[in-house]
Amino acid sequence: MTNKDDSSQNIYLLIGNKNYSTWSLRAWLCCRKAGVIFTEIKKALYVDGYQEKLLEYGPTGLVPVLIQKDLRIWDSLAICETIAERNPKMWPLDASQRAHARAICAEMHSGFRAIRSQIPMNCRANKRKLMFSPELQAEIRRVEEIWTSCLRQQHSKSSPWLFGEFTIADAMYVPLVLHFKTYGVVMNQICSTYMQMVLNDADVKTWLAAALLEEEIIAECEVGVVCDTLA
Ligand SMILES: N[C@@H](CCC(=O)N[C@@H](CS)C(=O)NCC(=O)O)C(=O)O
Repeated sequence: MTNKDDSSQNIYLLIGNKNYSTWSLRAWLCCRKAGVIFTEIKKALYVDGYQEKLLEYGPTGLVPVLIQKDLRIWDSLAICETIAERNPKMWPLDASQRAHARAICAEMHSGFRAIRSQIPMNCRANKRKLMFSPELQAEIRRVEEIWTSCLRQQHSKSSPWLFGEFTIADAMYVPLVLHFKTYGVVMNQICSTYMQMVLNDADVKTWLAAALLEEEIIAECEVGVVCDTLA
């Protein structure tokens, strides 16, 4: 799936709205960072008939889906794993770091429900304020703990990502930076530096620029009130 590989031809990635679809962003970013050449197929979510359209690409009717010839991979983590098979650097090369990375990816993929539902990703929005529930606060502190423990390791000193070089762990956690940016979530210094680095990343900026141009509104993802005093 790299551009050095003949099988890179005709790879498609089905994604949802760039403004709102976090799982799409995870797979998209992994493909970009691995150098996969792919064609984006973007479908707006929660508009009339969207589920029927998505079901033409994958059995769950969800995004993302990676399509290559007869192969259909319909889950963000499965897409990342498939890409990593041909690009082993998408996981840390050290076995214990790789195990750690896999554990935090699984934790993201199966958890953080309060973050995902109470402060949804909304790339266009800034300075949104709302009351943070105790569950939400606990999840934010857990993310801070995960990022801090990765970033404090020696291996991350040479390069700014969670395990030094960009890995699937970053693909999984980058969307949370965008959640946190919108709602002014305050993190410790080491995590704030990571967040700023993510926001300055060229691929993330490309995604955000496209999100800003979108006009669809998913009402359930428009939460909080605009508060000018938020940083
Ligand atoms: N576990 C799946 C979750 C996919 C998912 O929930 N995608 C959302 C968009 S971010 C979706 O397709 N929503 C449409 C719907 O719920 O009908 C993955 O990791 O890819």
